Amino acid sequence: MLLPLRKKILSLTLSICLCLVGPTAWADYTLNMHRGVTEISRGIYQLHMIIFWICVVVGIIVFSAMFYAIIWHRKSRGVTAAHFHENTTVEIIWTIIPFLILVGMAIPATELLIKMHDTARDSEYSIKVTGHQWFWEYEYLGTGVRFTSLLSTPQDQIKNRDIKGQNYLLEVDNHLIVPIGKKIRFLTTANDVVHSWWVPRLGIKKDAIPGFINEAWAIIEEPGIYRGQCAELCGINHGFMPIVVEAKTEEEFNTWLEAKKASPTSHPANTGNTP
Ligand SMILES: [Cu+2]
Repeated sequence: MLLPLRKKILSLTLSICLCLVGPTAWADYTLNMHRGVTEISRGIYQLHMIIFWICVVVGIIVFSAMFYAIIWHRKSRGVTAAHFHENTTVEIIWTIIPFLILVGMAIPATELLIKMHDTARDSEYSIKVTGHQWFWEYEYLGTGVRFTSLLSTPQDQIKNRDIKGQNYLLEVDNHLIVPIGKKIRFLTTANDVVHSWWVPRLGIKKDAIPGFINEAWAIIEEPGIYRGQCAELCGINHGFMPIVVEAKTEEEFNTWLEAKKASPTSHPANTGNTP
């Protein structure tokens, strides 16, 4: 009985310590969000942290007042309850304070949302992302380049006949190649059921809905490989349609695009990858 209680106290102490060590430590804490590699992803991270700390401060104030009242003003100590029903001053204060907190949260959130929806202005590349059961298809609009991107994790790893690789279920045959420093507009849709194109480090999570086009954008700042997954439960192999975005320098991207234009484009098969 004592042991689980000790464990709970230890876990609570660890959580409180993590709250107190500050934003720098949180950045390395693997349970927190990634800062990402785009202005939007950093904006999302900062908004998340602002609201998190507001919640922490509100929580500390409210729970401190509550426990202070419970412990020091309990009936067994002979304290009698104060009667301030219909106290206009108190009611105005406890209405105005939450209102101001909510407005304080809404202002940066609205600014960020407006920025996220500014997809078309100055965009240099448009990539149509189509979700299929269970793979992604990418089309670089205006270039004729179109290909599918299927899970490439070996079946032996999936069936536990081999040791699982570092990027287990997060690897594909054809990466989505994009240039850094350029505004790329992603147009998401789907061919069968609702999917969701989610790449955390780009700050993008957009539903891909049949018959609709949703938009997102990114200016990727660093070359690299950024992995994601379908984030909408879309059928039996929902967990087997990862996303791999590979950001290259503009020169490398142009070379790749020209080579791709010259090669025959692949077309999505009707049957998806079935692990
Ligand atoms: Cu899906």
